[in-house]
Amino acid sequence: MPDFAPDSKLKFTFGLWTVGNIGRDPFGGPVREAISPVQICDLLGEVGAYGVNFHDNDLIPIDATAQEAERIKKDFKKALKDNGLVVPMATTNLFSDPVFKDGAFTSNNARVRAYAIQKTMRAMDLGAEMGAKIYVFWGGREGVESDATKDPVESIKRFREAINFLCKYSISQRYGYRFAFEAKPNEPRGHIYFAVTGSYLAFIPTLDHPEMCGVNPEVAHEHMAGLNFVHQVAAALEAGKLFHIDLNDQEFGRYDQDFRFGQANLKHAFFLVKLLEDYKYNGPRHFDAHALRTANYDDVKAFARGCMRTYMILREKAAQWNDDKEIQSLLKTINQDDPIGRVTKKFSSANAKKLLGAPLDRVKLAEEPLPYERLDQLTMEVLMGVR
Ligand code: GCO
Ligand code: MN
Ligand code: MN
Repeated sequence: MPDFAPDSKLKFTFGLWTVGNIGRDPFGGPVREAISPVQICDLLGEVGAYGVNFHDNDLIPIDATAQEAERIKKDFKKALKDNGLVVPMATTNLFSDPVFKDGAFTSNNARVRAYAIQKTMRAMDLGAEMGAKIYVFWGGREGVESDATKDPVESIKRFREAINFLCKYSISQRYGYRFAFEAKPNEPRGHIYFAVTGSYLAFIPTLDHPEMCGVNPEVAHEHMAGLNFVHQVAAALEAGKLFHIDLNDQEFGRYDQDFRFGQANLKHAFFLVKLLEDYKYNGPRHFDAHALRTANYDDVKAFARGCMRTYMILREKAAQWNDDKEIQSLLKTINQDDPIGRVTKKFSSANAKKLLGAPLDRVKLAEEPLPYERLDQLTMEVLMGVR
C-alpha cells in the first residue's frame, strides 16, 4: 500500500490565509487564536507542504512601520528556509480595507483606482523579494450590488488599464511574473465582474501582454455558479492558460464554503485530478481552503494533510483507471476512428466534395453502442475501491 505522502514534484502549496484562518464567519467571531507567518510556515513544514503563498497584508500588516516590515520579512525568510518552503505565488489584498468597499481597479473614484495599482506594485515588489513568479489577481470587490452604481463596460476598461500598467511594471522591474486571474461569481459582492474562468479567457487576448496572462480557476467559485469545474479547467489548459489552480471543495448552491479538497464532490475531484495529471499540468497545486470552524490547530493539520493526501490518492485512482483493461477496451469501442475523419480535418473544395458524397447513414450511426452505463459504473467502482 503506497503511503500517499505529498510529492514535492506536485508543488502542493497553501496560503498564509488558509491554514492561518481563524474561523471568523458572518455570524460569529474567531474560534482559533491567530498564529504568526513564522508559525504557519512551521505548521506547513510539519505537514510536508512544498510552498506558501500570501497577500501583502497576510505577511505585513497594512499599518506596519518600515522597521516592523523589515523584521517580519527577515523572520519569514528564515522560517521559509528552516521549513524548506518556497513562495511560488503572491497576491494583493484589494478587498479588506474600507478604501476598497466599492472596488479597487474598477472603483468609481480615480484616486482609489490609483491607490489599488500603487498597492499592487508594492505587493509585487514584496512577492518578487520572496521569489514568487506567479502573481494572482482576484477581484473580490470588483463588482456591484446594483447596476445603477457602476457602468459594467467602463469597469472592464478600468480593469484592463490597471492590468496593462502592471504588466509593464513587472517587465520594467524584470520580475518575470506571470499573471493569473481568478474568477468568482459573488461573495463578497452581490455580483462580481468576470464571474467565471471563461470570462477571463475572453479578456486576456484584449490585453497589451496576453502572453504574460493566464488564469487561476478555483473549484468552489465555479461550483457556486453551478458549473462543471473540470470543463472550465480544460478550457484553460487547452488554451495554454492554466498558470495556477485553487483546489478546495464546495457544495453546489451553498455559501462560499472553502472545504478541504475532495470533501464534498469526490467524483468531480477525481476527474479534476485525472485531467491535471493526464495533461501534465506542472504549476503549483494550491489549496485555497480552510479547516472547519470546529477545528483546533491539530485538526487544522489534519485538514492540510487531508487536502494533499486526497490528491495523492485520486492521482493513484486516475492511474488505475487509465490502466484498467476493461475500461480501456470500452473507451476503444466508444472512440471510433474512420478514414472519413481525415476529410474534415482541413477544408478544401476536394474535401468538401468528398464529404458531400460520403455514405453516412444516420439510422445506422444512431444504432452504434455507447456503453456509458458500464463505463461510469466501472469508474465508480475504481473510486469506491472495489476494483
Ligand atoms: C476567495 C478567494 C481568495 C483568493 C485570494 C488570492 O474566495 O476569497 O478564493 O481566497 O484566492 O485572495 O487572490
Ligand atoms: Mn475562494
Ligand atoms: Mn482562491
